[in-house]
Amino acid sequence: MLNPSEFRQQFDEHGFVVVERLLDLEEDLQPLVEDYEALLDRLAEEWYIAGKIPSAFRDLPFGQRLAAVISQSDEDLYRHFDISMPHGPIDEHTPIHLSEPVFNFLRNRRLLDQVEMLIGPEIYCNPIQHVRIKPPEAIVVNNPHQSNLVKTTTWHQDQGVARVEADATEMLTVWIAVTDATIENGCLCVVPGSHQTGLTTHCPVGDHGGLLSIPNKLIEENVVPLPMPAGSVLFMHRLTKHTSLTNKSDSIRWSFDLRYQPVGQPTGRDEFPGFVARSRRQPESALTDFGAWQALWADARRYLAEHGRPNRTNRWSEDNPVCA
Ligand SMILES: O=C(O)CCC(=O)C(=O)O
Ligand SMILES: [Fe+2]
Repeated sequence: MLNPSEFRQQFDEHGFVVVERLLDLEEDLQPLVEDYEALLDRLAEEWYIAGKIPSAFRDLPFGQRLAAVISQSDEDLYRHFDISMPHGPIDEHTPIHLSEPVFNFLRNRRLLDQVEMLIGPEIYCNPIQHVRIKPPEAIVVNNPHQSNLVKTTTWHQDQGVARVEADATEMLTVWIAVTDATIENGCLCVVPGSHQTGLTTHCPVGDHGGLLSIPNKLIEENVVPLPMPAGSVLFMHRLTKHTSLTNKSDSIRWSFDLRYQPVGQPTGRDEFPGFVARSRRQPESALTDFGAWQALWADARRYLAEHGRPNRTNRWSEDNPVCA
């Protein structure tokens, strides 16, 4: 493993660092695997009873069961899996997966120790956070719920998908491989050093203005795929250009992408709740109560259901000539 100064230096130079097998599969990831297995089981049973799927697919292993449920139902399964809310309208029933294993994972000591080396000990968990369990592309290619949580992710910089007010926020992306991420199953690709040349034009590509993508013609540089064994973690600068490959394998590609920043800076999605994950200065300000975290999201959802979403001030217009 890199020592703290090598870690920091590589991050500053390349705009990303992969720490192979940082997490323990049993201790850190297995609780999440079981949590999502239980969630899929609950949804499959519910939808089967409601006549939304022809079978509950009880005998299939997780990845195949997921693929079967996605391909056999009209429901947007990923809305129930994700740990954030959608870009579109929100009502009081908008699903979001707020489980105790997920909350514990956001506060995982091994993750936060590395994060601290890059942004210091006052660490805020930014609410731009997702789980992506991507089935083989062939299964989802015609799925009506087109989302990059399910399918290939197009080129972007994470600063581009947060609002302008967070441009100066030192937001750090932390991408965790739950299954091995390979070139075949759709690992991430980055442009090393691209964090040094500022924010590039993104074009709106759907999902209520929530999906933004850098046109391929603006990605002329050196593209590096990042295959990562399960338990490995990518730490990425908010300006590093990245994309994902297509899942051409016959099994799932599972990752989490979380974001952390110093306490007190705008998150770029302030309508959703973040929390203090670690603080040296004020240790008691760190959120450790799972119920309190759930309540923050419940309050945000109630508020947004009643008042609507703040206008998404998109800094790029579809009319931009490079978007044509
Ligand atoms: O996992 C993916 O496909 C995309 C992840 C991503 O864009 C991110 O972590 O910021
Ligand atoms: Fe991203």
